[in-house]
Amino acid sequence: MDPFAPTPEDRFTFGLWTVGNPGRDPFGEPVRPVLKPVEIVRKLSECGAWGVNLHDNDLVPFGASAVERDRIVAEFKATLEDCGMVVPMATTNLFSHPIFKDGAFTSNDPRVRAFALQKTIVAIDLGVELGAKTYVFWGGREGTEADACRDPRTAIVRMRDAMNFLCEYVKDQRYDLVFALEAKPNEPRSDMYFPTTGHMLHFISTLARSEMVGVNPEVAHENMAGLSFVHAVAQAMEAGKLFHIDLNAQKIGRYDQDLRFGSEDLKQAFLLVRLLEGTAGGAPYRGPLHFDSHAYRTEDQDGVWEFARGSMRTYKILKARAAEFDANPEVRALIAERRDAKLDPLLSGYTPDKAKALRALNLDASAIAREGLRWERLDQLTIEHLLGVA
Ligand code: GLT
Ligand code: MN
Ligand code: MN
Repeated sequence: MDPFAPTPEDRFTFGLWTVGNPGRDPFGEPVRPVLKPVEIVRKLSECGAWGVNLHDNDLVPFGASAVERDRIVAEFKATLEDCGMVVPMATTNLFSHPIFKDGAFTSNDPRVRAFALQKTIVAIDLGVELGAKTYVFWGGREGTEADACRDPRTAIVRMRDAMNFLCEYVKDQRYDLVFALEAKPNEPRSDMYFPTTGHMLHFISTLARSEMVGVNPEVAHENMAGLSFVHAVAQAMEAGKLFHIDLNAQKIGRYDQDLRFGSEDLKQAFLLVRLLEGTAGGAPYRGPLHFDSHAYRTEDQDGVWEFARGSMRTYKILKARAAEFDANPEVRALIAERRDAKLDPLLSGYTPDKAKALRALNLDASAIAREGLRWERLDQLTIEHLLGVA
């Protein structure tokens, strides 16, 4: 049996918009036909994915009648059942329609804000009907070019009002659903509000029902800001706020590339999988592993499924490498926590006596500074595990 073949236990998911991406970009037309959602579900299940995620309009076209909506949803549900596929996450498209050209929840126009809330409520109902447990918010158009158009603090207040309103809606309906907020620094807006996962984490702490709101960090988006994705994810995990994750790859300093997971910066990808899987001993992440990426524009339809299988395979290979790395005695010795019976108690839990004891300490800073830490060796071991020779 292939140890890297995906199974439902791996919890791998793809968005309808990811493998369904026909390869349109700002400079060129689509290069692949648009697939029907039910075709995508069938193919993804053949590839070994566990689930599929969607925006409201990935499934139900904007403006569809109630009859049409019910027909589409019934067919989709039947196909999911037939294939044993689930919909763990759903979201709202609040960026494609021109009404959202200057934002949705943060727009200056109350009619636009009302439309955004209305569209989201309807889309939440759809997501819950399909079984979603997580609802993602990516504020695609929440940002500016002409920044004088609103006080950025007003944008924050409006976003808070919207999130609080929608949290209450979910509670009122008794839905078993949590929210996951996804940050991005720019694109399609010149500057977007809440540009990083760290910004989102603080914003969440200001919400009325903050316990039901977490983050959905994306590799590409944190990289676009030039930041360590691993550190962002770690902060979210430490705060108990990693509700969902968007896996892909990205070269730093570029447009949002949404490349196949692991296809760029393999070391970061390795460290990310190590963190998520807890192979170093920390609590693992147990939510869906969502690939928010798409195949190169050079590909035909076969290339898209190759891309999907490759995404999952790379994750599982990295997981195996991370487990080997953390089981390696030399690695364990290098990163073993240093204990100091005298100093450790002084380092947390302030008391006046501890402050006094710290003042009285006689530490030889120069001698300590002369010690080499052997992180070069550790990093070489990281690379050798990654390359499969250790
Ligand atoms: C869009 C965006 C993604 C978001 C999706 C959810 S849509 O493709 O680029 O990062 O996760 O709205
Ligand atoms: Mn994303
Ligand atoms: Mn992206």
